[in-house]
Order: sequence, then C-alpha cells, then structure tokens
Amino acid sequence: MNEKIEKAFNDQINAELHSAYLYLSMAADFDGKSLGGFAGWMRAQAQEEVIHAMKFYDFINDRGGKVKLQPIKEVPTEWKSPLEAFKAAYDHECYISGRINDLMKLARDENDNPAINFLDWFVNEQVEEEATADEKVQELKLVGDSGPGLFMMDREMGQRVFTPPADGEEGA
Ligand code: OFO
Repeated sequence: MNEKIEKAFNDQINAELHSAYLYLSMAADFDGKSLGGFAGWMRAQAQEEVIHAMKFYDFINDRGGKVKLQPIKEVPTEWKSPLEAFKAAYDHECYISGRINDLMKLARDENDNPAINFLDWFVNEQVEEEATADEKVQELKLVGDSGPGLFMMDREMGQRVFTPPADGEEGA
C-alpha cells in the first residue's frame, strides 16, 4: 500500500474515532440533563462514526497496509444547550469534510485509484453529515428557549434508530 495514503488513512481512523468520542460525550451530557431523545440521537451518531472508522480500517487491511491506532484526543464534557452542542457538531462535520477533501487530493496526487473510489463514499456522506447537523441547528434556533418546543424536539430526536450496515453493504 502507498505509504503516504496508509499514514493519512490511519490518521483518519483516529479522526473518526474522535468524532465518535465527541458525540458520545454529547450523548452523556444530554443523558445527564434528562434529554433522552437528544442523547439517543447522539449515541446513534457515535455508532455511525465507529462504522466510518472501520471502513478505513478494512480498507487499510484489504490493501495490505498496517492499521496503527493512536491515542484519542480529549473531548469536552459539557455544552450550554442543545443548540450549542449541535453548532459544535456542525463545525466538527465541516472540519471532517476538510479532512476528507485533503485525503482525496492526496489520493489523486498519488494516482491511487482504489483510494479515490473508496473516498467517493465519504465525499457524499459528508454532504449529508453537514446538512443534517445544520438542519438540527436551524430547528433548535426556531425552538429557542421554549420548554415545550424542546420537549417535542427531544421526543422526535428519540425516534432515530442506528442500523448497522449489513456485511458487504456500503451502509451507515
Ligand atoms: Fe460525521 O462523519 Fe465521520 O467523522
């Protein structure tokens, strides 16, 4: 496997697991504030991020590279409000999109077609990830400080179910 790609993909495993850690921390914060629906949504999001990390893990293995796990950076443990948490989630997704774009540039520079094809899925995924987080930010702005509004939104957020991708599926 191309060494530069191997190193960059290992770094991305770390970034995806860091994303999982961040969203799990948001879930824990929501749980502590009796916002079970928001917590469940974030827990599902954290599970998705682990799937993202595993996609890079499997790709490195399939290409004959070596997976090297690194320490995961500490994450905040508290957000002032659901709006602040989702703003942070949106900013984080924009950061991840930037990383995916950098990886795509590297794969193109290295002329690594399997890596380019693999990264295509993530380019599309990031469009969704950003849009979803932004949608929640906009909804929370509309809800404002309204207790009943937050209560309703918490119930709605709790509907999200994490579905693990079936073997061989692109999923997540
Ligand atoms: Fe949230 O998409 Fe991966 O990190």
